[in-house]
Amino acid sequence: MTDSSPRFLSDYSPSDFNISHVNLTVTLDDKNTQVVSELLVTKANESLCDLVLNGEHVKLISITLENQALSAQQYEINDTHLTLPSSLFSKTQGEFKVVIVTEVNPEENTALEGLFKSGEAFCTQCEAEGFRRITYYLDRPDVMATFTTKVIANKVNYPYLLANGNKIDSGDLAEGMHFVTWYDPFPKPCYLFALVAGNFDLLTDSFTTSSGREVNLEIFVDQGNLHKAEHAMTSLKKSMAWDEQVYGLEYDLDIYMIVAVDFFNMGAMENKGLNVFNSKYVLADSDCATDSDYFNIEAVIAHEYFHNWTGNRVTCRDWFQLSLKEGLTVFRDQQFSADMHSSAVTRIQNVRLLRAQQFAEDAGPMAHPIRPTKVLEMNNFYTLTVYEKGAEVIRMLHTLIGAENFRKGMDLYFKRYDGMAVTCDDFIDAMSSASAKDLSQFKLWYSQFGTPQINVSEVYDTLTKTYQLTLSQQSPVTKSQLDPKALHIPIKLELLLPDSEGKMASKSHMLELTEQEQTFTFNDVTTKPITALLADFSAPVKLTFEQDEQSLYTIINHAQNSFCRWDAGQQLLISYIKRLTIDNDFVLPQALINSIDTLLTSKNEHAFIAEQLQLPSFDEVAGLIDKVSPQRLVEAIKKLSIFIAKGAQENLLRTYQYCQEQGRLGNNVGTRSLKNICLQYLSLLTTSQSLAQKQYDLANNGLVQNENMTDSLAALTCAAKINAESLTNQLSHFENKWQDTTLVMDKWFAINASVETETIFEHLDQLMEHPLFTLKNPNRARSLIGAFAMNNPKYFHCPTGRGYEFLAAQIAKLNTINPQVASRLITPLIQFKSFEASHQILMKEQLVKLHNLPELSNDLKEKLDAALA
Ligand code: TYR
Repeated sequence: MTDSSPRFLSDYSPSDFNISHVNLTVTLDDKNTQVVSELLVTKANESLCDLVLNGEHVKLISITLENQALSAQQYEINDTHLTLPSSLFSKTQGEFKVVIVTEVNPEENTALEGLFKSGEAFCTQCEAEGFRRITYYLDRPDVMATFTTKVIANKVNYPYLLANGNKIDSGDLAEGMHFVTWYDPFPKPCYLFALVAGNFDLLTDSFTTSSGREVNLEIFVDQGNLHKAEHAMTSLKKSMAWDEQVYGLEYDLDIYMIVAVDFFNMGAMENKGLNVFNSKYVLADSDCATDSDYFNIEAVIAHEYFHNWTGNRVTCRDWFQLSLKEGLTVFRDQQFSADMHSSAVTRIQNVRLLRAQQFAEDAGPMAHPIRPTKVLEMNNFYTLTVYEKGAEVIRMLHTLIGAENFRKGMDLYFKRYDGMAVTCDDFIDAMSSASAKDLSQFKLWYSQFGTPQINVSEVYDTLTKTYQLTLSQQSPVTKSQLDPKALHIPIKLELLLPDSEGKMASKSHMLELTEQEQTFTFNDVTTKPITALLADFSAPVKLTFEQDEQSLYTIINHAQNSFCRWDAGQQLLISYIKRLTIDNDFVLPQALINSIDTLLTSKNEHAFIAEQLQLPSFDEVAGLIDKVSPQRLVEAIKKLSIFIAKGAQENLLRTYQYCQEQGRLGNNVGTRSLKNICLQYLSLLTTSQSLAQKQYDLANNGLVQNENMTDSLAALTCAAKINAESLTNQLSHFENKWQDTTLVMDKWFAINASVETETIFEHLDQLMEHPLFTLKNPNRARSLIGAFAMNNPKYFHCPTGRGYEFLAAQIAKLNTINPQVASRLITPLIQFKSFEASHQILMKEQLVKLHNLPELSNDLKEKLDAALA
């Protein structure tokens, strides 16, 4: 049982008690793990208060206060709290000691919060509120303590016993047991606590910090996977060096450990000195991981490492402030990825994610500000809004005050708040002091929700040679946001004008939009310019600016800013898709093919061309059309793809073949993505359908030394999209080859779920019965159920409602197994508002069914209440 009433940001009050030190002794056992927790507690104020500790799913064995055992009459206990009444310490002065003994059952813990088993290993997950599933504690981020953790377990099964901080003691015990004791000198909230025990392979390395300290780096993986940890290790060292160079931030303990586990709800967790990772974000070799796996591993390793300062050294006062650490850390990992790779392509990928998914969240029933004000289940707020939009808010700040002031602001932030639990306002205040910029209006980004809509109009006066741009902004008006205020929005733009020789030249500007409506005047503009707005995507907004095709083509060809060039192309493609959804007879223009041909023969970076060729996704366009018919949208996107494939076939084929040769010569990620986007188009044509099969065979014939998973998977994805004849054979070949490799089998399940075939539902039922399928492993559950809902829009939105029914049925099962995973998977169902009425009815039907489930988890309840309100 958990608390079933919401909490509010406005109710925050500091803890009445502090805990200076925690002494934990954990004796591990599958069913009966014993936790002895010795707390050194002080009162935080003069008033007489009860000590109310959080605890869920734990069995209390005993409590002592100042070495006196308490009897059951002396305290109160229920499903969520243990209360020691104030009368017990009315006479205590200064520090007092509470010792609590509890028992937990890791084996039964399928929610994967607190202490659980991942395969043979024990591990923990405490963010946000998992520590209360290990022992009774003041489970809130502003209570910070140093920890000593003694881990005891069987030595043969669990040779490695890990916890936060530095190892201070170890030894053998009776009956084949042994122990290791760890001490973490940095006071931390309990959400950063971690403990791991298992039999791993260990990859070690070291890093010398800029001040000359030697740090041991250790990555623990399942046995047999040692070589797959190399890329993670390289990424870790790059991250450590980058944070020193860019932010002057050094690592602070003698050891940094990463453990990869197969059972994990999220991507990874930044526990102090002991990160626990979903193995998906650690393990890679060129046989079994794709180029994007490599990219993501590097990014997640960096993200968790960067948390050591932005999250751990300075943490959140309360969970409403989550974006303080997550938005900032995502911004930092985005900067890092942009530095390590193509910054243009990295930025485009950030924006694609935001537009396709965060904008949908903003428009759906769970819309919330990046600093939410009301929470029932905190796990529901690890959202694209808090993370990705949160990062966009930090980026806008960076744009407004400039890189140098931003760095000064970061320095000041650490100077003021190191070792403390603070708020988003504290962060902005540090930035404001360091840059001497008034950021009071900017703070509204933290309290208002929804994607602001910006309307743009322009006037050029030939006589005075002035160009005027009028921008107006509107955030969504809803019951809970009746009167949204004007936000402080940085608008970067380029004016494109022919120079004296008639060549297109561009001039960059940055505007600060602070009013509801504002006109900006540019003087001495020789002719009417073409304006490329929102360079680098300088703000997370939706733009309405009527620009004709000709202007968009000019931007595609001449803008300096690569984001603008890419975005103009996307706007064009979106406009075609929109037209196709309403007008069956719409004839797509030859100009589009010409520009694709130009693109394919240009000298641009391959990865960038690949991005330009990639059509906007179903989700992205769905968010831009009111009450869209999903079937029509699927068809429109397909029509456009086939039009491009036919029209540009020759150049697509030439590029494909060229890249195929180039790609095999070296490790050229961009070339591979260009090749595979060409393949996507080409495989839609009967004349070149066999290419995908050839590519799969080539990647698997053993001739290429490093078999390339990127190429195999791209080929299978294309085959699945057209339900190619060869698909069944290839899928079984793939299955035979990879059945023992968990992460690759996740990919296999995902491809299976995305096959565009009438028989998909029978197929899904079979897959659920597959010996390797289990709802208990989050990656596996997502790879089948999530992939179907996200990557197979045609059948997920099938007009009979069968797709919705399938999803709801799985969510109902997951409600009791793993509420967090259930709650994440429900997203596409609650975002029903963007679809036409007949689909809304079908989707809501499933939501109502779920709402009636007995023992509905808080996770699902919160979302269903919002969706059905
Ligand atoms: N703090 C983690 C991050 O790096 C996210 C996380 C949150 C992981 C909750 C697990 C979890 O249960 O973003």
